[in-house]
Amino acid sequence: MTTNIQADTDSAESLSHAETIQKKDLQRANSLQEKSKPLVEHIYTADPSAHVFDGKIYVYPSHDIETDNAINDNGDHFAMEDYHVLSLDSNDFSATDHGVALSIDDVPWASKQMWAPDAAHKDGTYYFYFPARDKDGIFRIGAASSTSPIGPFKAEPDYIQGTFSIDPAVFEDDDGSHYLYFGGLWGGQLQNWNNGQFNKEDKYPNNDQPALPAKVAKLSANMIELDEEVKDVVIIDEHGEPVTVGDNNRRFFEGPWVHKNNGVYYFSYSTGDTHKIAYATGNSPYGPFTYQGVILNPVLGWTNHHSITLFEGKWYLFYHDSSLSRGKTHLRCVKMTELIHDEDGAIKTIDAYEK
Ligand code: FUB
Repeated sequence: MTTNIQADTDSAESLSHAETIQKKDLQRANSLQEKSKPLVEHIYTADPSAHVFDGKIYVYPSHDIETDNAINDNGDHFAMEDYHVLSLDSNDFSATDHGVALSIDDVPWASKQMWAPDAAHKDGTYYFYFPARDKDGIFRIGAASSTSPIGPFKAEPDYIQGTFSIDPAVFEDDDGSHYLYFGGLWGGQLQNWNNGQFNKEDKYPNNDQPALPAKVAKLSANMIELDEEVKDVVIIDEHGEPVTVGDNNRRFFEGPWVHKNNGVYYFSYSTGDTHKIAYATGNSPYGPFTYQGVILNPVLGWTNHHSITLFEGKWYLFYHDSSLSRGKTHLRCVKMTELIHDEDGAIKTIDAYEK
């Protein structure tokens, strides 16, 4: 693939970015002291989207599996085939795995790679949103529904029209409107889209141009269609200028999430090849969002992916790392920790490991 980002490749051995990170991680995994334990250890889980439904925390993760696929920068090693839902005990946050909630065999339009999902609740129905490659190998976002937060979910026959790329995240605003955010670079194919058209060639603007943005659209009242054309989620710097392609410490890469604290919209995301969870703030669900800082420093594993939710007056960060597999980048485990907003609204940066 073509990328204009040169970070962390091991050119001497022609390793992919992912292999280069994994090589280091396999060496350092045993010496890291993790601050939080995996929520479950009997399966590999990743990309945790957490929500409080009916007073209980539910976590909607990806279900990582072993594969012989190459560990490359297209993400072929993320070969997931189904989803499980976890619920957390409200006292000690111990997790229960409710089994398979949706399998690729039950999604008529999908071919492979069930990546980071999310969920929402409206009028007694629970909606599940997930990316997968369609039969042409193009990532799309699907919807499924259930009368229970743990599923099983019944998939719609086709993907949500107008969606593409990966990592759906649904934010419910105070007025009951729901917004679908999505997007991801490299294997997530955001760079392959221009004016609603998919191009096989990766196309990135020059490094001094505005970064490729995440996307957002309001969901229709039925929760399974877009109510409008997708819009760009623009992240701006301290001068009000869009963060640029070359600013890979701050630009959006994948894993969008939105939460609202004291009337402020927080747009948080992974910076991808710089491996951070960063955030930006704004006064509308559409943005623009002004870059503020880092929520979570890099974790063990190439990917960093999170969600943020409020439970009984405290905010929690859900994230993953590769500690359970001792550094295998595609075999991850989901974790949680408290997240603190300072009095001025700034989020305190979290380290997943003891220094
Ligand atoms: O889990 C597969 C992909 O890895 C997700 O969609 C990305 O956000 C990254 O975590």
